[in-house]
Amino acid sequence: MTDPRIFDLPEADMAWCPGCGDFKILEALKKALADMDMAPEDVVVVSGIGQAAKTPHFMKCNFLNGLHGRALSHATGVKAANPKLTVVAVGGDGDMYGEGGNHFLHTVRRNPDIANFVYNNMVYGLTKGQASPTSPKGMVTPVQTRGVSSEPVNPLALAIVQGATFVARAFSGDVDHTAETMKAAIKHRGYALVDVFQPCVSFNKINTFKWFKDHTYRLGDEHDSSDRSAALALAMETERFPLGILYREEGRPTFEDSLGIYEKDDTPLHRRSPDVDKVRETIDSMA
Ligand SMILES: Cc1ncc(C[n+]2csc(CCOP(=O)(O)OP(=O)(O)O)c2C)c(N)n1
Ligand code: SF4
Repeated sequence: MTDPRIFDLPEADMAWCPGCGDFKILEALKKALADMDMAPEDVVVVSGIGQAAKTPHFMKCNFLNGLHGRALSHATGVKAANPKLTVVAVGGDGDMYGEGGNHFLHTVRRNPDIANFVYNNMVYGLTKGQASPTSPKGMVTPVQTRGVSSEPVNPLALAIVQGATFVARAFSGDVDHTAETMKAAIKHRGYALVDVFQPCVSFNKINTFKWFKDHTYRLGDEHDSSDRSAALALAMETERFPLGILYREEGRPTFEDSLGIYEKDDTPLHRRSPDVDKVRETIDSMA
């Protein structure tokens, strides 16, 4: 088992507030990768914009920090270009389900072999606490001063209905369980969502560490994670939120499989030389 400190970046200028749940998720992510004996050079952490999306700035490994809400499309491209890499897409609930909501839906359908960890603090942390897609109805924020009027997005239910092959939830207050869930997501062949409850101690005074602790419970062995209807019923629970793997389906072809480019040759795409004549021929045939 590798030491998680191989992913430390000592010179990183930490921008998170003291006590933010993001620290625990970062710890869990490093632990998960180290437990799996991953080397920093084999890992790519991809993100968009937001507090959660700063995660790759604080880790020693490859990273890609792109546009707001575009982590999943970038991660899909990275994995397609080099399937030998372990690709992890991280970001907040705003970044992934709001600005990136369209990408979320279509990434689920494509089933690329990437792990997607969403730091769900139910607000926009970076821009000072406005409502996000997962803010509960009625929540008062600096912008929604009369309370949020829309129904919240249910990311787990949405992912299950849309055909996701791995859907889980974790709570950043429990680092070991979060790391275990992340490991299962990374090992899964296909798109794997882990929605991680993350207290924003500065701008969400409702969904605190204590609130998440009181409103969550761990799934027991009695849950059959191959049962899609049971998983959907669990995802619809809102009084107390289940933690653990709700749904897992093995054997579905990934996005990279569907491209067909690795059937006979496992050379990463970025190492291949294009056949210029064939490209020209294709372009000419479209004229
Ligand atoms: C296209 C675009 N829209 C809006 C913004 C402003 N903005 C920056 S981060 C952010 C939301 C971040 O919230 P979330 O993804 O939940 O992450 P958190 O900061 O809570 O970790 C917004 C709206 C932006 N940078 N770009
Ligand atoms: S504003 Fe909230 S989400 Fe952002 S670093 Fe501070 S506590 Fe964390």
